[in-house]
Amino acid sequence: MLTIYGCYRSRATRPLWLLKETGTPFRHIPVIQAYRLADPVAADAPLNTASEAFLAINPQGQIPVMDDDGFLLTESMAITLYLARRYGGDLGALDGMEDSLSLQWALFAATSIEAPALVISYAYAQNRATTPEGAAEIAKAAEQLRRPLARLDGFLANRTWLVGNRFTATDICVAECVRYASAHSALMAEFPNLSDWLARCQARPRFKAMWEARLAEPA
Ligand SMILES: N[C@@H](CCC(=O)N[C@@H](CS)C(=O)NCC(=O)O)C(=O)O
Repeated sequence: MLTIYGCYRSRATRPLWLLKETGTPFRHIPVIQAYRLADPVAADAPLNTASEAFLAINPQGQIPVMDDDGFLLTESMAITLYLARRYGGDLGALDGMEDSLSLQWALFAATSIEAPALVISYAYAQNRATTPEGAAEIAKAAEQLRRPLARLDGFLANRTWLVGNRFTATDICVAECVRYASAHSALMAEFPNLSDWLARCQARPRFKAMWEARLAEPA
């Protein structure tokens, strides 16, 4: 039995989108972040990242976690790339070179894009984009992002997808990081190839299905 722990309003979007693409049956346990609850250890609290039952699965107390017949994996991108190789056919790497390129782009997104992009995402989501502090945070994050986003933009100038000339799990991993910056439309406009690629990723019916499931969850 394949199980994914983690609600849609989290980095679990990555494996959950991938599983919508593959159509693989799985059990979904929508563990939520403890910080979203007033009292995460209350007897009637929903299963969350501070629940004893979840800490027994991931002592770090973070989602997502995957359990594939007893094979436990954390790290959203590791899970997504694993699921693609195991259940995704050509959504996964088909040889060693593709595997290495997938890792390259996933690590690149996780280390060069995710953190500053999240700063932008939170500032907009919390309606702070026009406050002096929020605007300063956004400007700093945008500056940190320009070099990696320019690299992606250049790479995508004459390509449709990141690896193997087809949509793969790697596109999911990177798109779900770039999405965090997309509220900053002026920044995205500096990178038209990247913006077009993100739009292609998000035009996929399975992305839209994942997004609907996310919107259906309480904020
Ligand atoms: N690098 C990890 C980050 C996991 C992570 O930070 N998850 C967040 C939700 S998106 C979480 O569980 N936060 C709750 C907490 O840290 O207490 C991954 O990609 O899976």
